[in-house]
Amino acid sequence: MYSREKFPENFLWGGAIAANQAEGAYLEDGKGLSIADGFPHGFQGPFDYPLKEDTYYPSHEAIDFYHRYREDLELMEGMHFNAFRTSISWPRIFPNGDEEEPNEKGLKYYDDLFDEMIRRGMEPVITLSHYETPMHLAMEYGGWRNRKLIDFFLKYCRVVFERYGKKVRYWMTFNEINNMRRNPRSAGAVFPKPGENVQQAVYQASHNMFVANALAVKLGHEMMPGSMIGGMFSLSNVYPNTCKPEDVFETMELRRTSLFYSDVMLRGKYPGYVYRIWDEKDVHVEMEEGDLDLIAKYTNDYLAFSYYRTTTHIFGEPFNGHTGGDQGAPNPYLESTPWGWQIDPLGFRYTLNELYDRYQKPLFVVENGLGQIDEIAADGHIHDDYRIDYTRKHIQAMKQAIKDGVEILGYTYWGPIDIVSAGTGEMKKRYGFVYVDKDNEGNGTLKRIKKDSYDWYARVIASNGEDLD
Ligand code: BGP
Repeated sequence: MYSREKFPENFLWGGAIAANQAEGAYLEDGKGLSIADGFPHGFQGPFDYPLKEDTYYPSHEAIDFYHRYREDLELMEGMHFNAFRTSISWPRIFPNGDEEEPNEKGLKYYDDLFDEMIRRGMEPVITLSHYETPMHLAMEYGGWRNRKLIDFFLKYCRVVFERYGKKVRYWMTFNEINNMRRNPRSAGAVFPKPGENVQQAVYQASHNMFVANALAVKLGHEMMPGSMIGGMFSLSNVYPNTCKPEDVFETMELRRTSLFYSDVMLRGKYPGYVYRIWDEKDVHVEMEEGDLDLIAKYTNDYLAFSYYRTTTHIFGEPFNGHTGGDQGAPNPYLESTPWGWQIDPLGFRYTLNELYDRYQKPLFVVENGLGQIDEIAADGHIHDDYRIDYTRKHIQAMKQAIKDGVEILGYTYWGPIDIVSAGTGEMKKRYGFVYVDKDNEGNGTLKRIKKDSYDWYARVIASNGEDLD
């Protein structure tokens, strides 16, 4: 018997959130604005700068995790988490991003947060930039178009590696960096100007981020021996809508607009196909001496990614990128959520195999979950059998991928507690095993209520993925 159908003994089980979708306290203890604070309806919607007086911004309070994290981590411990993913909000550490000295109150907050995680048996899994670039760097420097951001980011990395290097082993640099190609505002703080060649801005900003990523890997390994620094990508998948060769070929090209990012960061060089894209889009990326050597030498240690769903592509149709991956033509064989996200556990096994075949590096599923409308039943409980069903099937798919020979470090379910939706800024799109009493308009007590899925996920983790009933 060669292949294992079990999760490794040291498999990391838990959940994932992001500072801007959970913490709130958007200006507390010296924090500066992040770009997330300017989106009233999530990253797919409009952006305000300066902020408008009479507008509700979901990130400003979110679910007040900043003040309630002890209660929330206790709830996570109740599900036997041995890992918890969140992000450090960059402007809590450097409010404008270009200061010389960091903000001590911001550093202290994450010291306390990571200590609480560790005390409760959870490995911190930390994203350095989860759509949370300091607003000042976006508005005054042009975001990642500007090569100066490399130094600002590395200064931020040096401070947090120094401060937390003994508490945090698993890091990742830029959340869903491949979303640069669909939403450069969130992924790279690049707000295209009227008449600008957007592709030029996207690929120049991406290059600067690739250099910053390589330097962060180099610095992290020097300062924190044994640390793992991952690249993080949004890799829900896309199928050809038919076996028509044009559908198949253009779907491969669409998939490669995402895999371009993991190709550079995990294989260490620009793939040949991108030069054709640059010629066709009139893109001229400015590089400095040594950039390509850095990218080649300092590749990421693992591939972290989000997987929610799959979609299909028809030749010639537009590609629409959502926070949870591309949105194309519906697949008649799959169910959809109210947000049109199609549920595809076998697609998850397919994607795990696709990525491991391509990179032969450890994978880490740092986002997978079901955003649904939850109702509080007459008995006061939330019977989210649909969430148990989704998660069970995706865990079974992961187990099959392990049997296929795929190396997976862990699984941090996205949104183990209801948080603000990235794409739409809604609370109504609930992912949690724990309900939070707050609605899309910001009304509610913020009370936490365990859903039926809470005890189910606790049993899954307690059995290391064996008890899925
Ligand atoms: C990913 C983001 C997360 C998360 C997730 C779900 O793109 O990394 O921040 O929000 O999408 O998307 P949504 O919240 O829009 O349902």
